[in-house]
Amino acid sequence: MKIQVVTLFPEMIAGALGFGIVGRAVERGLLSVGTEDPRKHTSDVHRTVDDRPYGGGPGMVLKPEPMLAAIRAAHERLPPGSPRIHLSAQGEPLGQAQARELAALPGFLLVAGRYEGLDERVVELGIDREVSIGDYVLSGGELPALVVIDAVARLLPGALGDERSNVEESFVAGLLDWPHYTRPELFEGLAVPPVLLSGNHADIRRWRLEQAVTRTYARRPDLIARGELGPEASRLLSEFLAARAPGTEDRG
Ligand code: 9D3
Repeated sequence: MKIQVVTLFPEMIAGALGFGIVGRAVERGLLSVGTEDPRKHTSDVHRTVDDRPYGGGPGMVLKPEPMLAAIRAAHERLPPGSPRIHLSAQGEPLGQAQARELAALPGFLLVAGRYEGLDERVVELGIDREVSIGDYVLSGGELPALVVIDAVARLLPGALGDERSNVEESFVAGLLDWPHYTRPELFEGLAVPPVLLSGNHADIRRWRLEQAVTRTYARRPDLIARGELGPEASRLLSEFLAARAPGTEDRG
């Protein structure tokens, strides 16, 4: 997988990629990440990359010439068919489905904006899709680019130490995680749930799935509404709902 990032702050990208799962994916040659600084594509003495918005108002807009030149230069280093993705608060929300889609590609280009963002003609000429990482205001596209890279890198075959982690993930697909505990058995007066000490792996598995289902129901009902629960999780949710409010469970 080859990723290029167009950014005015290349050190922000390079400096964040040396750690953990992403760092290992890079070390193992599963992933390479390069950057292109639009400032290299300026010709004036001040290396100007921004200018005032037509129509007036606060903030600055990224000048189109250096941005499009940087996009083209970085895109040429990628395999044919690599999409050019603009990180933008106006984009399609990033979810696990989008991460999976990107992880299946041979490469892609990420364009991180600053200030008020790109000149719209650069979007028209040099961008294939726009992706947002959520409904909050950030100062630029670099952290979103790193979020995309992290979500994609851990999906690359061989990126996770043990493949068990992905089996585990399908067990809880679409659910929040269950609670985790390690030693000591009693910590500041709080005990580990006895089932986890029982050695009964079927009971442990059922308890974890039940915890995941009930937490998801309480904290993220929107995830359950998406209808992506597996058969075992669906049954546990029905049992849980029946136990809280007998006679109100759905039929069929
Ligand atoms: C007129 C208001 N502008 C600033 C308050 C709008 C604005 C411009 C630039 C808001 C954010 C940004 C920078 N954000 C990103 O580049 C960005 C982003 C985000 O802010 N939230 C979620 N996902 C993303 S992806 C890129």
